Amino acid sequence: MRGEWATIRIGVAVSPLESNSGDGYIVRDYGGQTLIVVADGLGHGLRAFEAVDTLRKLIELAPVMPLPDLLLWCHKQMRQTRGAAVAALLLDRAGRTVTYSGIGNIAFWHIITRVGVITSKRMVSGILGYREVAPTAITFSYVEGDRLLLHTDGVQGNLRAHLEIWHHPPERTALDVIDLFSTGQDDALALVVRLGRGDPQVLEQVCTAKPTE
Ligand SMILES: [Mn+2]
Repeated sequence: MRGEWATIRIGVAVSPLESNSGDGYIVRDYGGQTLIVVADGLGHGLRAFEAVDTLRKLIELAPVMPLPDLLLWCHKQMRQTRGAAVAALLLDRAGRTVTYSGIGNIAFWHIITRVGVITSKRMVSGILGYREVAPTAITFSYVEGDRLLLHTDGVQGNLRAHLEIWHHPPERTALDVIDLFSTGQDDALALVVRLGRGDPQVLEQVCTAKPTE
């Protein structure tokens, strides 16, 4: 399809347990580089929301710096909050690379759609804003059309069991991930990226939480 990879297309589906979601995301574009952050405030409800909201404000005003430095800079200023699990990605369109860094339990997957390979990437343990953290950064290459998935721990299950969802537009895949895998016992957020050449475009959808079985 012509122009298929014209944009970095980002689909987000959020399923909050309460009126304020303790799971959140931030996308910032620097022209050629795109920063994507997903965060899960400890627990859920208002105080979890406040931790992620503090992080959002920090990321929005942060100067450009390497991802581990950015996370440490936020960490120091989040000590009065409950803390959050955080994953940060920096997409470089010219070099076709993804650099990632994270603290705590945010899952990160790279899906090479054309061959159906799904790789999980590990984050360093800890909680941003609490005790000591030691973020590191890892870089890998991508091909346009590959997908990335970030999700919080309100999503659990075998993502490799449903390969068909990776061929959908990212906003649809994000909804599929929530429908198939949200636990219904925590806030849940799935952010899917279809890698491309142009400026990022974000499509967000809020879903109602599943009733707990
Ligand atoms: Mn959670």
